[in-house]
Amino acid sequence: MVYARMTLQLSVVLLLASVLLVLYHFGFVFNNDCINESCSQFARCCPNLVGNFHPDLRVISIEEMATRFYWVREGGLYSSTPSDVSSGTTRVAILIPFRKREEHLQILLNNLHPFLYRQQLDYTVYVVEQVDEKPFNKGKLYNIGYKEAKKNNHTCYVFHDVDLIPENDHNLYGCVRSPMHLSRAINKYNYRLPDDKLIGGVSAWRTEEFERVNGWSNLFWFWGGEDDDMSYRIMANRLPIYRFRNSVARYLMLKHSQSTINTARKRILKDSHIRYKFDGLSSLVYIPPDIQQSPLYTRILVKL
Ligand SMILES: [Mn+2]
Repeated sequence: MVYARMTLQLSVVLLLASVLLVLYHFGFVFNNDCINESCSQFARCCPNLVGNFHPDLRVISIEEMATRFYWVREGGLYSSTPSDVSSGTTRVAILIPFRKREEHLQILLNNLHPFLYRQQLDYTVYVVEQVDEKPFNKGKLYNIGYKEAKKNNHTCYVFHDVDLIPENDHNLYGCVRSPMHLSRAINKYNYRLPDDKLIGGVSAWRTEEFERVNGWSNLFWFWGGEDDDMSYRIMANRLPIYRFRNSVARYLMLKHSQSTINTARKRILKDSHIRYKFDGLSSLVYIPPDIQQSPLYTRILVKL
């Protein structure tokens, strides 16, 4: 009798556990979703938000965009409030690492400026361009972009791949939480997150957490690895990764040919959890970059 009751209790526990497991798998619990948190409140304050939209994939000239985006000031900035650092508003820096992807950049800017304007954020778009012939180093470009943008007292930093176009403007680029993985659902992966650890693509960080993980690694040349390294930095510091829900954190990935893959990346990734302490912002040495004010963005020209 006692044995039968115990079996019953055990199966109830098992049943509950499996239900939770299924829910967890589909991202309903424990997934640090900011469900409804900013989105609905935000929708009230910003009546111009539209939710889902079809990105405009035409390549529009910078001149035409500059005329159309009347709110954007020289250097690619917009301020909804009188620019006063002490006012406590979130000041967002969008950092886009770049080299020879002119069309992608134009498509992104054409969608991003109206998107950010609808969110009524104080923002500046920075394009961090690698202008030497060395292999591409996204992590280092991000670190340099961060250090340069920080001089303008931003409070939130969005690290943004040039080929990811947002599809829903409830996906707030304002560091509601940090670190926040914004590109959770990408068309290329059938709008599903392939792995809970992922932070690559588009992510938003406040200064405190970003400096705690010592920024990005400077050691990943060519394509790949720097984002996995960041996942390990986050884990080593026991930070959660926050995300909006699947239906909101949606992106379209622009097509391009595969860049040269970093074949050493798996080897370098082995000691990420220790190496992060001395490889990153703390070890960053760089030639002071040339900084230019374009109509739609601030251009940071980097030689590595
Ligand atoms: Mn890509």
